[in-house]
Amino acid sequence: MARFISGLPKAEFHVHLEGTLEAEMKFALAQRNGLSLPYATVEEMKRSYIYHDLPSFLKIYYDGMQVLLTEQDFYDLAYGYLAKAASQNVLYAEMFFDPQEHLKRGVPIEAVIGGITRARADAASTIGIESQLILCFMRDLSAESAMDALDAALPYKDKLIGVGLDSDEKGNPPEKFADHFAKARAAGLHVTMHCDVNQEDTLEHIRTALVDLQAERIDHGGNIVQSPELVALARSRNIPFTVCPTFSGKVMENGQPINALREMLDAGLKVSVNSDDPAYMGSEYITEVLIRAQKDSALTPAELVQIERFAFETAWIPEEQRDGYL
Ligand code: ES4
Ligand code: ZN
Repeated sequence: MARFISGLPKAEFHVHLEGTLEAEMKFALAQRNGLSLPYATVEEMKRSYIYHDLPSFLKIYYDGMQVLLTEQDFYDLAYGYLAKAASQNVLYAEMFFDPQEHLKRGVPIEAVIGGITRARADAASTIGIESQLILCFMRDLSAESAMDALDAALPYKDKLIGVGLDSDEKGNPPEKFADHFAKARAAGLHVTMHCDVNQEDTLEHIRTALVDLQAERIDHGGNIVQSPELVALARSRNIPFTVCPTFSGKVMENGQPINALREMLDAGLKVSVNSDDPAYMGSEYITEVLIRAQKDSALTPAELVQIERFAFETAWIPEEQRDGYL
């Protein structure tokens, strides 16, 4: 089964580029940029990656990305992820990035988008992996900050395929960014949103995303299985869900974990399986995540093929290119 999964042509739709910043690269970039890190070794740094919920995870994740300063840093980050993904037979990836955190440190948006775009082009021509880029609004920062990032990025909109919504969900419902999504859509960008599992008001957030904000995709969204009405809506709209079993596989119901991936598949929802922030999740990239998911959710080979076939079908690329993968 592991060999079958390794060889399966794959697509990835939920990976935060800053979450692919491996400890080894963090040390190399810190050295290149003359920064010091609070850890003596790669091993010590990796041992510090201990978190128990979304806020404690995000603290480590935002601390980690402070070493990213130059266009070359963003190139190296993105190329590193794409090379790793390609080595696992990922043929196509849509990748998130969090510009607000970089703008806060004074990194120009051209360095961020420019470096990533150059890496995408090189990875496509040298190792044959195609990719697209999704700008995420950090929902725990102000609406103004997100609008500033969108306005800074719009001159480079041809380098982006869509916008998303990530970071700490508590108290930050999707409607906080209604204007941003409308503006992005008017600029021709696609729209997706994190509705992470087990968050306060999570079903309300899924409803708002689908009904009021016309999200085309939901990232995570595992709690939807607790609402037959929302399941029916998502099915009728053929909404894809990007599930990341490493971080958010365990939807809790009455204090008991339920297997969200299995329940979503059985409910007839369109799910893909993704790695989220592999550098902070035991360096489990998509193959390792799928191997684990196969065991945890008893995925059959036919279901694995179905998951990847559907993943390619939902790629935000022109139909001719999509058909080439199917
Ligand atoms: C994230 Cl909400 C969330 N989950 C996982 N990784 C993230 N990176 C930024 N926001
Ligand atoms: Zn995520």
